[in-house]
Amino acid sequence: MAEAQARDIILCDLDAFFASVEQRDHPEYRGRPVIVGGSASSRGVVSTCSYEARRFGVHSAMPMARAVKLCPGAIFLPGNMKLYRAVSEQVMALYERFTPDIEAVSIDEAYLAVPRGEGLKTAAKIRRAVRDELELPLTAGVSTNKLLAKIACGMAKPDGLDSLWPEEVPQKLWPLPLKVLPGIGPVSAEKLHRVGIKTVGDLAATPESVLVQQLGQAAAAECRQHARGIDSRPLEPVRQAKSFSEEQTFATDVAGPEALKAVLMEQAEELGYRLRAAGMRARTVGLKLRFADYTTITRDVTLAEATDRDSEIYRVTVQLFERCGGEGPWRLAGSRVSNLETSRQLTIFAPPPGAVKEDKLGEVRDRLRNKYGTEVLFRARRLAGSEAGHRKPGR
Ligand code: TTP
Ligand code: MG
Repeated sequence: MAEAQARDIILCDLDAFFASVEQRDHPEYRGRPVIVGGSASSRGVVSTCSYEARRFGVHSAMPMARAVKLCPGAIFLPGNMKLYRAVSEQVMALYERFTPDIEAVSIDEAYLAVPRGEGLKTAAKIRRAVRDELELPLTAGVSTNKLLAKIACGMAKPDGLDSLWPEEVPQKLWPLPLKVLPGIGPVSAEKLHRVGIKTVGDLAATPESVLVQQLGQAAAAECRQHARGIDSRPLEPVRQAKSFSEEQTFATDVAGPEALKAVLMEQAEELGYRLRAAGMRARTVGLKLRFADYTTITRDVTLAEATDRDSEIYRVTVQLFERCGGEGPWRLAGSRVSNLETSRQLTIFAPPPGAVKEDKLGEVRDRLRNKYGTEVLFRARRLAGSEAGHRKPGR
C-alpha cells in the first residue's frame, strides 16, 4: 500500500464518446443533438448521445423509440464500432506517453497513476493532447484513489477537470446526493431515502447496524467506507495485446504474385499503423496463406530488432511469400505481428538508412489517417483487385 499512497490517480473519461467521434468527423453534426444506437423499428436502444441531445432527456440504454419522441430533430446514427475501437486504441496509446501505469476500464475510460502531486498538472496536459491531436473532449478527475477520482470526474463533466482530495470529503462530497457514489443504484438509494438518508454525509453518519438492515452486511460496510472517501482498490494495469493480425479471404481466388503482394502491402500498412497507435513494436512477423485446395500454411520470422515500420513488415511477409508461397492461386492471405514490446524500449543501434525518412513519412500518414480515416490514404502500388474480398482484423 505504501506505493499506492505515494501516487495520484487520474480518471480519464471521454465525453459522449461515440457521438463526439461522429461530431468530430462530420462538422455538420457539431452543436446538434446526435443520437447513436440501434434503430427504433428493431427495438434498438441508445448507445450514447451528444450533450445537446441530453438536454432533451435522452440518455444511454433508453429505448430508441422513446429517444425519437423526446428529440425528433436529432441526427440518428447506427454507429461504427470498428472506428470507435480504433480511436479508443489511439487514446490509450496517447495516455502511455504520460505514464506506464494505466488501467483501462471501458472503451473510453481509464485510470492512470502518476507521482503524488502531479495529478492535476498531468491531467491538464492529457486533456490538451487529446483535444489537439485527436480533437475529442475529455473529462478528468484527480485524487489519491479510484473512488474519489471517479467522483471528481463526474463533478467535472463535460469537458472539465476537477480534483477531490480526501481532506475535502466533508466539505465537497458530503452535501451531494447518494447517487454520486458508484455502487448505489436507484434501488439502494430508495431504501436509504426511506430511513431518512439522503446525502453522502447522512450515509457517513449512519451507524453500520442501520445500514446492514437496509443493504446487507457486505454492501453496508463498503458504502460506509465510500461515504468517507476510502477506497483501497489497487490500480490493475491492462494486459497488453499479444499480437495484431489482418487477413483477407478473396471473393475470387488471386492468381498472380503481384496482386498477392499488393494485399500484403495493404496489410503491412494496417499492422504498422496499429502498432504505432498502440505505441508498440513487434519482433515476430508472420504470413498465412490458403491455397485454392484449402491447404493452409503459416510461417513466421523473428527479427533481430523489433519494428513498427510498414516497409519492414512488408519486406518480411514478401520474403516468406517468395520462399513458401508456391504458385497460387490463393484463397486467403494474412499477415500477423507478435512478440510485442512497447516502443519505449528504444533500439541501441542506429536506425538503418532510410528509416528516419520513412518514420517521418509514416508520422505524417498516421496523422492524416487519424484525422480523415482509413480509406483516404493508400499507396499507388496497391492494385484495385486487392480491395475485393473479406477483411478480418484481429488481435
Ligand atoms: P460512457 O463513458 O458511459 O458515456 P459517454 O462517453 O457517451 O458519455 P459521458 O462519459 O460524457 O457521460 O460510455 C462510453 C461509450 O460506451 C458511449 O459513448 C457509448 C458506449 N455505451 C453503450 O454503448 N451503451 C451504454 O449503455 C453506455 C453507458 C455506453
Ligand atoms: Mg465517456
